[in-house]
Amino acid sequence: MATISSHIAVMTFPFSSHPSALLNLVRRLAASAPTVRFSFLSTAKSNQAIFSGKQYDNIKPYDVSDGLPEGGGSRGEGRLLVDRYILSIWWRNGCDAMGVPWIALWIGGPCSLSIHIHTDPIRSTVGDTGMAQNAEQTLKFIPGMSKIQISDLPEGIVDHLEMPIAHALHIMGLKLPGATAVVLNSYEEIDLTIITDLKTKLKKVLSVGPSTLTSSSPSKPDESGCLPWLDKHKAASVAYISFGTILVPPPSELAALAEAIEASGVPYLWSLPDHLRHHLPQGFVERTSTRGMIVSWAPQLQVLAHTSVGIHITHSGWNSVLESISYAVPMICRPFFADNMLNCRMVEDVWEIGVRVEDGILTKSGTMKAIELLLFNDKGKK
Ligand code: U2F
Repeated sequence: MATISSHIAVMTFPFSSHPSALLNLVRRLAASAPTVRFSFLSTAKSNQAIFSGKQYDNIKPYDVSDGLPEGGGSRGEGRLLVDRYILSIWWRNGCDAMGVPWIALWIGGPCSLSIHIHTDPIRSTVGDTGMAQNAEQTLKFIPGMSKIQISDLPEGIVDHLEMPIAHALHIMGLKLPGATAVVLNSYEEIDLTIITDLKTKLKKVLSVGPSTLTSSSPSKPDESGCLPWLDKHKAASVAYISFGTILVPPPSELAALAEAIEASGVPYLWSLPDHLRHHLPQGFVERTSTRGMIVSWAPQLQVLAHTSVGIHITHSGWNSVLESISYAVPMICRPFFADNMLNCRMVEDVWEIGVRVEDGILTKSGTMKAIELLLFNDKGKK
């Protein structure tokens, strides 16, 4: 191994697709800088999942506490785990205090980053009256955000301020101008005005995305045979459904979506974890077996790249949106939380490459209307 010339500590937010996105970037940097050592700090659970026995010459994983009591204790799910982790982290003031230069990777879109950079002006505009009174007010005062409404904001910007993550993201927005650079999982042309504005607030903005497309790591194999199944269908005819890596849609909406898919008669490929399948209507799988396929994980990039896929029903996670854009698959968005509502607004009102499902929730009739519009209607096809 080459003599080490310098040392970079890499700290990830150990949830959803964040650790693998950061490791993908670090792998590319490490390959082109073999004399630099990268220490990758994450929770044991996340390190096990993303390194899974793989070794790299100059990247070494280190486990840090997840904030839960030693040996178990009360284990929570989702937001509780995030809160515990945020409350336990020790690095929040570390770099500034030690005078170490630092670079941030933002794996969401420029639009959501802009919200965190402009949190204080947004809060003063809304005042103490809260989200409900101002729901339809737009963020005209932020460059590139004139279509974004207050109701599209992630939790923790003008409401739920008590959440630990709200505080952490607010501090992040205030500290980012001190970063040597901010690396964006995006490309400039998608949001030129927003990125130009970010460049006036941050020292350096580097757009290196879409990261899942530029990643050098091999994607998981197509174990369920999604691609040969897609080969059997007509061009732009299949609905691909996925709600990302962490989200669990309410049972009633899973059932309504299945009813809409069944009644509309479209072929479908659904990435649905095994433990959620019992929420599907009785007999749905059997009745649609000749035109449907349900898998616990799909090779999403290859699926979206396949000519048979005609629409993507999505939670509007940033990677899913970028991947859909990359392969020109129109989206039906059912945004749930965090940046989902912002991404959905951009898809529908700025880029005009998809629709938000009627009333923002999956109902049988609303979903059928959206499918009809995007797959069969001239306006939708356009
Ligand atoms: C969090 O979102 P998620 O990680 O849940 O969703 P995405 O950003 O859309 O990323 C999902 C990735 O998982 C892949 C898919 C995407 O690259 O191709 N995938 C797959 O390959 N096969 C499957 O069956 C299902 C998914 C968060 F919840 C969002 O709000 C944020 O926008 C996002 C980025 O910060 O992180």
